[in-house]
Amino acid sequence: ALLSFERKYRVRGGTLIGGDLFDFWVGPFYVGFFGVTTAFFAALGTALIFLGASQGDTWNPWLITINPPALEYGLSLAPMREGGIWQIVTICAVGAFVSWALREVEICRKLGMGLHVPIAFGVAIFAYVTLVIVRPVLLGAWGHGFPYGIFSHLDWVSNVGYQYLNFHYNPAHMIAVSFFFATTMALALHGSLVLAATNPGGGKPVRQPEHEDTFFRDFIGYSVGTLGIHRVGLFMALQAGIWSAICIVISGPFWDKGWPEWWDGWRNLPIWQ
Ligand code: BCL
Ligand code: UQ2
Repeated sequence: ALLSFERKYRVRGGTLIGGDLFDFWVGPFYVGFFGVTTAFFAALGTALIFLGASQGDTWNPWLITINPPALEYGLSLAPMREGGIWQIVTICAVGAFVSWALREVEICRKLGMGLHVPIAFGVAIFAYVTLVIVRPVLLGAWGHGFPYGIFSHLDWVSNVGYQYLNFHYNPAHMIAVSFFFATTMALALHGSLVLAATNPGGGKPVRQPEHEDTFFRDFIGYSVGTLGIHRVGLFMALQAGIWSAICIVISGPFWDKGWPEWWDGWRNLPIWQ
């Protein structure tokens, strides 16, 4: 059923492409031009993954893999059975992700909201594009992209990691990992604080934001505030994705030795002698 506020906010316009043509809803979902393109790319990409799987030697879901072309193909188009499927699946994936982001933009425009959600999703897309397009192009071969499969992508991460001896010594990887951990801590703080305020115990009235501020002022002398915590959270989450993209794009194109070695110069600066 249509919720009362849905009726109120189901307004015409705000589309980027297509005018009124795709400006309608199917059940609870807004369609739009980019809803159609998302469905198209997702369906084609999924069908190609099944085609690729049918040419492989297993239907074991853990082991099915769609591999990129061999390094010998460089940056050219490969035959379908030798990585061409991976190339088209990659185009479909980027097409679907970007369509999904633009559909978010249309919904934001309809509702007169900021574009924070599509921009945030854009950072995730940027990390994916860095893995399968930017870094392979910088290294000169699509074969540097990661394979689409459960164990095959784990093997890729492991192999690429050990290629640089110990990936934990990659400074950008350190920063990315620290942001991932800090983000989960911030969300745990925020989630527990809000639930603590709204669940004071049987019969007692729900607590207010002042209580939340006071808890942190008593505790650490500072409250970042109810709006501020969302700014901090979004910032840290986006940094996690941005530094992830940086840590992999510098591995190969800008540093091809072991990552532990990168620190030698810093450790041996004359000022420490
Ligand atoms: Mg490491 C990368 C953490 C150990 C080698 N590593 C990463 C980063 C992250 C991380 C910082 C992956 C996140 C990311 O890219 O997000 N590594 C991490 C941690 C440890 C660790 C915490 C640990 O030991 C505690 N890493 C190691 C060891 C090495 C190693 C030492 C292996 C031996 N690591 C590597 C390598 C890589 C990483 C190599 C990377 O390439 C990777 C990285 O930085 O990649 C950029 C970004 C998010 C995305 C890419 C997702 C994009 C999502 C898209 C846009 C949308 C998807 C939609 C979806 C399909 C829809 C589904 C619909 C369903 C129906 C619901
Ligand atoms: C806060 C606040 C919230 C919160 C949280 C804090 C009332 C409901 C979690 C506390 C957050 C701080 C001090 C910043 C943490 C920073 C990092 C880098 C982890 O003050 O306002 O609103 O949820």
